[in-house]
Amino acid sequence: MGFPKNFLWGGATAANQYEGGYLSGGKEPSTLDAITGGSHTEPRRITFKTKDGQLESVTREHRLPEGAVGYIDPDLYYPSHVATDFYHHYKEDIALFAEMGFKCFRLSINWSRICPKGTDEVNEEGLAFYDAVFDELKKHNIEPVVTINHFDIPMYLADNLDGWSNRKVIDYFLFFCETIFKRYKNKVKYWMTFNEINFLRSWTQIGIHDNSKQAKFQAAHHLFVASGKAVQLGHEINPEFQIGMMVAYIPSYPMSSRPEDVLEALQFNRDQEFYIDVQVKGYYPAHKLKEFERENIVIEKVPGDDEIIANGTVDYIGFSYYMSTVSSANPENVKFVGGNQMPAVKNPYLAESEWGWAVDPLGLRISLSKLYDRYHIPLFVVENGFGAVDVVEADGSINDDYRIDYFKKHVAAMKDAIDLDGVDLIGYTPWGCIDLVSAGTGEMKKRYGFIYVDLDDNGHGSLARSRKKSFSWYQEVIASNGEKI
Ligand code: P53
Repeated sequence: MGFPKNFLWGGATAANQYEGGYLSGGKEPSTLDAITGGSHTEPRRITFKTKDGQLESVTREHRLPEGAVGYIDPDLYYPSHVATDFYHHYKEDIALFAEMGFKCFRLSINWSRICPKGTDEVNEEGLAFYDAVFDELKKHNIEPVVTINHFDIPMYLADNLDGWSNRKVIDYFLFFCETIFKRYKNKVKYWMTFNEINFLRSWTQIGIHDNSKQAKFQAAHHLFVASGKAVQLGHEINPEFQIGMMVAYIPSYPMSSRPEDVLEALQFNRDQEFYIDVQVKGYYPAHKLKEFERENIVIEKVPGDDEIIANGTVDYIGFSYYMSTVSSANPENVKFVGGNQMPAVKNPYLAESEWGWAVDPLGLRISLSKLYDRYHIPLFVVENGFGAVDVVEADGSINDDYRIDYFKKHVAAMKDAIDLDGVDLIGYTPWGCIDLVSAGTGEMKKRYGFIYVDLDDNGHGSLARSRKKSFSWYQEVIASNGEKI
């Protein structure tokens, strides 16, 4: 009963939100280095230069004019440039993770640190950085869990090739994969291809200028082919590799028992499951093909693509789980929830975070059970957590009981999914185990960590690390293998 003996307890981060050192050691900019901070009410902006040299900016929901290139304005603050500076603090941070008892640590590799332009030029200093990180983890018996690509793309590929709209980017990505698979062959076992592959935010994430549905799904197809090839290549390089996919899973409940609401929820859910279907079952589901047909969306394929997708299915499903949502067939009920630009209906049975994310531990059990019944492969909760404003008391302590409460209920829900539903769950890596920049809003104020980092929304602060109350709580959870929560 309870969590398996070798359960991977740990924490999760991503390069662009944590690493910093954005031009250090031979790294060149990625798209995310040209995105400003923001807030609840002020969306983050992409800064760029038009074809005629005009400096402009748009939010991530807008398209970039043709020929626009990313531009970093020296007078603006960009949170990714220093982030919470893992680049210079990795030894200290890994020691703190070890103190909590981490069995694993999820990080992403910054593509433009390894291949500065995203092309086939390799930066040895970048490779050496991750060697040092993996060696440090090894010293503490912490297993790295690597996201190959977390929301970023080298800016050169976005500027010159229009990112993932271009098939050539598949080859460049595969070159990047081959480089890191070979280099870290004996240091990394757990990989996942694309973070939250169902969130394809045009330019920042996939480097495309056009934000139409046609462009988005063409790019998604290229990501699927790239992922399928990467899985096959990884297994050839080291058959021991466990390579997963990663999806943001936000289950939706029908607002009522009205069949129209039930259908709405089914459609919302299968739009996310579509990405899992392709990467786990190895083919496009019928409903998506019909949707493309209806909306005149034509996916350009090359002979062999279907086989690559069919033969490159993943070893496990990694997913993020923060909240659930509600679907209603009546558009009047649909509101856009804070900080997250996602259409949602308020659930009267659930409390929300300050950013409007509905707290729903039972939804995690429901998700685990549904995903396991549907796909029958191991599951890994690679993100979960509570974004909140933390207060540092006069004595330096941070009493984040709200966070402990959130985690308690989610750990209990995972235990139920294992014990009562028979789910094969291999690990749990709470998001932002150390404070880092919010992806959605670009804030520091929205914190997730067990470890506090002294930095504010404008980049001021000493970057000093300190333990929150949740630090020792999580330490006990791990020490008792999830029994003492
Ligand atoms: P932030 C929205 C909804 C669910 C997951 O998000 C999301 C997002 C993105 O805004 O992203 C994942 O920082 C993502 C992480 C991100 C984390 O969730 O907006 O994989 O990069 O930081 C939390 O509060």
